[in-house]
Amino acid sequence: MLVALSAVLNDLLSQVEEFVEDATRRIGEVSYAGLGELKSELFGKRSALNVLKKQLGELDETERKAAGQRLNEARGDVGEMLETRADQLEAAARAVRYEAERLDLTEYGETAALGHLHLVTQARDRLEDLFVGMGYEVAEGPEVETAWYNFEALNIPDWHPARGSFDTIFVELGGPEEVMLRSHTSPVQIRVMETTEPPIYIVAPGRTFRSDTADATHLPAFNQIEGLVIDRGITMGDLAGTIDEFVRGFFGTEVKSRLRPSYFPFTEPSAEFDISRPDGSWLELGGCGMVHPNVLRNCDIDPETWQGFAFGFGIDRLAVMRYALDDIRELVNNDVRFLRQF
Ligand code: FA5
Repeated sequence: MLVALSAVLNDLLSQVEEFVEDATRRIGEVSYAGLGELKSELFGKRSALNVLKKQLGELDETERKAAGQRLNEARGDVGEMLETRADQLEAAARAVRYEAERLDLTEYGETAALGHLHLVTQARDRLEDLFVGMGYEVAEGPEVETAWYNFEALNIPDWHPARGSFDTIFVELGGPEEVMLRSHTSPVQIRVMETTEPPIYIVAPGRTFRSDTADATHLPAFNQIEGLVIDRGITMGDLAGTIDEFVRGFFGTEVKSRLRPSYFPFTEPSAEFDISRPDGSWLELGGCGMVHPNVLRNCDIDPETWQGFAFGFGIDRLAVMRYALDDIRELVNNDVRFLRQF
């Protein structure tokens, strides 16, 4: 049986067809940049579709069902068309971007370009050279440490609040909080003092880890260089002179440095060491101080006979200063276009 359609329904259905036709044309013509706007025009609150939907209320129940169904189909079809077109446009835009950012990483032909050492490696090598030139030896220690080396022998017992300030990353080995990724290079001081008779003059560069969130001056995996001197009659003056010498050697005379009183459980007195930025502000580079007598005793060294100083600097921060970078994260983004400049 044929039922005559009401004029309202007829009108509504033809408007749906018009909408589909118009949408099809516009989707065919849209550019990548115009996608978002077209989407909201076709499906947003003020779209023709929404207006039509509101008109459904003027129909009786049977007609409303039929019209609603057609409206949904139209919406689905147009949606699919838009998605397909968006995929195509995105792929095309990506292809253009890839082409523009293309890097030739092949190394063949007569003019094969040699790479160079990473900035942090360059800074570390230079630091080693500087200190070896001053009579130091280079020492190493493991990156995974026990609580004894990372904390206890350094005069930081488990109740000590300073443990909290290291944001340590623990490893699931042994008892709770017994094994960790070293949070500084200071444990190498203990390893050297346990196995070497003084006098001791060492530097120990290496990777260190903390659950720090990466920002312009912090990385969760970074590098420090530890220094340790144990000899007879060593004073804070020797420490200050050594730091001065190192700053001049590493940066030249235009960079200033300063020591600020500070606290570390393993040195007494302790200081923090800053260097001047070109804009006149100061960047904290590391800590230092006279080795605490408890630390010497923990390593069977008699503090009545032997004294010494220690320091620990951030190598990544040294590299940031030396190469005038804005952000320490540039060092780990591994963008060859950036790294090639140095
Ligand atoms: C220490 O780690 C002490 N062990 C230093 C020390 C050694 C003091 C010997 C006395 C005697 P501190 O937590 O301040 O101290 O870190 C030393 C330096 O490491 C900082 O000044 C900074 O240059 C660098 N550093 C610390 N955390 C980060 C990080 N998340 N990213 C990059 N560099 C860091």
